[in-house]
Amino acid sequence: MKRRCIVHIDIDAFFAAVEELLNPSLKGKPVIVGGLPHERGVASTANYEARKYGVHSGMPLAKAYRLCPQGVFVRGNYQVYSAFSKKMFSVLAQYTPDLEEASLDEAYLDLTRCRTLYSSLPHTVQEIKNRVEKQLGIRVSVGVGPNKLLAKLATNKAKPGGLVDVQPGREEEFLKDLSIETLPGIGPKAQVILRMLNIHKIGDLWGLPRTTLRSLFGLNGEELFLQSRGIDSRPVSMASIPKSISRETTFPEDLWDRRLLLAHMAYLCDRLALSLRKGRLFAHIIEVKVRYSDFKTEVRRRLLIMPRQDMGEIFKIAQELFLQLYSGSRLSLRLVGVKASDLVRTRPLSLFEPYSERRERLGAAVDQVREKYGFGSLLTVREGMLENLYGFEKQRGFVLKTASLTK
Ligand code: TTP
Ligand code: MG
Repeated sequence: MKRRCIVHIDIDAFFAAVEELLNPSLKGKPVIVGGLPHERGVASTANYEARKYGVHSGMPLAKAYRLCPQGVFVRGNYQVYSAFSKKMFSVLAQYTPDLEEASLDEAYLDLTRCRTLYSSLPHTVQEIKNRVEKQLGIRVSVGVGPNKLLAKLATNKAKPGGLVDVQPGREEEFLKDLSIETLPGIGPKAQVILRMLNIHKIGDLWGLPRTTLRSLFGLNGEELFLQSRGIDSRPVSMASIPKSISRETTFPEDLWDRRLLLAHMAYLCDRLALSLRKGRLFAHIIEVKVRYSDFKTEVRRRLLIMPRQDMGEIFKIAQELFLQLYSGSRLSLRLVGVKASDLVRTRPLSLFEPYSERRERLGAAVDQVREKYGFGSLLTVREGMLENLYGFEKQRGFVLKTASLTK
């Protein structure tokens, strides 16, 4: 297969950089965006000066203030940031139609189809970086590689302000000494387990057989196996695909019974999988959301190198995420939800996992029956959890709240 040329671009300390640009007196000072020190809430971001004091995104403002009392705290203005974001994407769109808005300040460009237009790809990538920086007045980091995973890891290495190109044949050398937590598939729990096994760098992971990874981490182990070898076939996806599809329920009364909550998660996953099948979509990210009785909301997500559509697979992941979020808490839940994002139209062929035509046919048959007789006419029963759910739902008058498609 032809080597792809994927470019990843990410603005450095985005919100803080915009604040510095708008107010040059902030230059050189630690800047924390998200709110004032006495306010509730967390820092959206901190510039690199503030990061030296240990301040980072998601940190409560009070703690950020304790670590860095001399910092300049600003509330921030999302509309201004959004305008900067639009400007960046309009510059990038001039280079290729294969452009993906990964987040407000982050883009993937696939230059493979356009490569004949450009006499020198390295030169073009440098030009893209320079033009974005000139047009926006803020610094960006850029990574280049044969796929999205390597391009993004290259950007992380390039931060702040650099450009790293993972050359053909140099992939292993590039990955070998990177710390394991740089891989999107490694969460804090996996990190602890791997460190106990004396695995600290990506190269150390290569010694673990795929079966071992699978028995340690389940489906996620498969992802890790691929990620650690820099294998990633996710396409740079175009705009016409929805950004995410989610299903969530607010219960009429808060619930704490995990069996019941999981049964409900299974139901939501079933509905979500139906929408994915209808849209011929596969999800690279599965996210679970819980909202406690005190309105505190938590989400946990997993990135999947092999995108999923199947209800059983999605539920397995959602269940793991849910149990990580809701274990041993005495608070009850008022809402649970599941979201699929980073959606793609085609399932890339896997080297390791035979494509299950049977499963796909089963899905299609289930959909046909449901179309004719209603969703509740066929139930997907998992480990004895679902049997009573629909009856329970009717009894308590549960309302399924959303069927949201966000663009
Ligand atoms: P990031 O690209 O993750 O962070 P960053 O641009 O501030 O810093 P860098 O890329 O150099 O590491 O996120 C982009 C913006 O998104 C960030 O400036 C603020 C916002 N953001 C939040 O609002 N909440 C968050 O939890 C994160 C991570 C980012
Ligand atoms: Mg950024």
